[in-house]
Amino acid sequence: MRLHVFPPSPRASKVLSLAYHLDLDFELKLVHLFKGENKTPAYRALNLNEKMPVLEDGSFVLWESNAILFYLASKRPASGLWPSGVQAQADVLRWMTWEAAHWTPACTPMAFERVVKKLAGLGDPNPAEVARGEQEFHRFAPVLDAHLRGHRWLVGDPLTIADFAVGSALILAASGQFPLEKYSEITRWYAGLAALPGWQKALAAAAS
Ligand SMILES: N[C@@H](CCC(=O)N[C@@H](CS)C(=O)NCC(=O)O)C(=O)O
Repeated sequence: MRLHVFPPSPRASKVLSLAYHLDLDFELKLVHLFKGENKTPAYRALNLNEKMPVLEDGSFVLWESNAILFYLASKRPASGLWPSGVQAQADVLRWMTWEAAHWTPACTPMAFERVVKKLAGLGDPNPAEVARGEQEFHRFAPVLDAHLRGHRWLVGDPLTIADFAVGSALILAASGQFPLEKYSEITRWYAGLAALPGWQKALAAAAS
């Protein structure tokens, strides 16, 4: 298998941390977004959206990070990361859909304005965009925080791919100064994820 990723990005970290957590055999192919490597003809042949991550498994090509999480978890069914019951599966899908539709879009303005712009040399943060991000964050973070009360992980006790999907947005929480002070359950839950060796390995790849 090959994972085409730009490791500093949360969506790259999402799939990398799971691949490391499951100890899967894969090749990491760097797609340097700041160098436009996602716009080359070879890359566009894999994903015409010009987005990463992309997974290749033989001739099978898969884009969309949450679909990739499902595919990776399916390589190790005994891990329970994709649960067996229909209601638990629907619950995992609920949180993964929420992540893509609401949570990541709420986190992105702070991450982009305070972290990505600096790394890419795109100038100073736009205060209006930061304020918009903070407002969206305070709209959705209480939902996650309230749900986590009394739950070790997002969907019951066993860790699932929903935790990888939702948690990945927080890899930039410190550098993006996400306003997490009020959300002690999110902080407690994310610390559990960040302690996983696979998560640490993905963070190390992001920093290198
Ligand atoms: N829904 C997609 C979003 C992927 C995405 O937006 N990737 C960004 C980095 S986080 C990207 O590749 N951006 C490059 C560009 O738009 O030029 C997924 O979850 O995989």
